[in-house]
Amino acid sequence: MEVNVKAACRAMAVAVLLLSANGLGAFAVAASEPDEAGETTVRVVVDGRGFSPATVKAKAGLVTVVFRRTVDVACANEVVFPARKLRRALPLNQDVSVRLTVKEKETMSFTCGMGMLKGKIVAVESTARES
Ligand SMILES: [Cu+2]
Repeated sequence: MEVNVKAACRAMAVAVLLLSANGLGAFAVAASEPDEAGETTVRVVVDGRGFSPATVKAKAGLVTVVFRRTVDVACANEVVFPARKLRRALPLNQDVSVRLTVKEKETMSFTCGMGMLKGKIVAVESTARES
């Protein structure tokens, strides 16, 4: 079982790389504006292309990432934030919110349970504006 999950994970990571090479998927970037309370909420879908968007830009402070896995692949059934020692299960087609604080200019990585699919939150300065 463990071996099958690893193989699935690897196959998916390779597929994501191939899609990236074609200029599709994994390199999409999303920027979100914080609400009145200064908190940013972003949605990340976990599908056959990996995390989408793979890069989330948010203002430093409280960030809630709402993950939703839409593909039935064991590889993608967990999300891990190594820097926060945080691991969450991602049940199929359910929203899973992860709320954390990101410091200014911090880049916080997140991965699938085996560290093959990758994404990140890039904290921009609190005064920075996306054009
Ligand atoms: Cu994986």
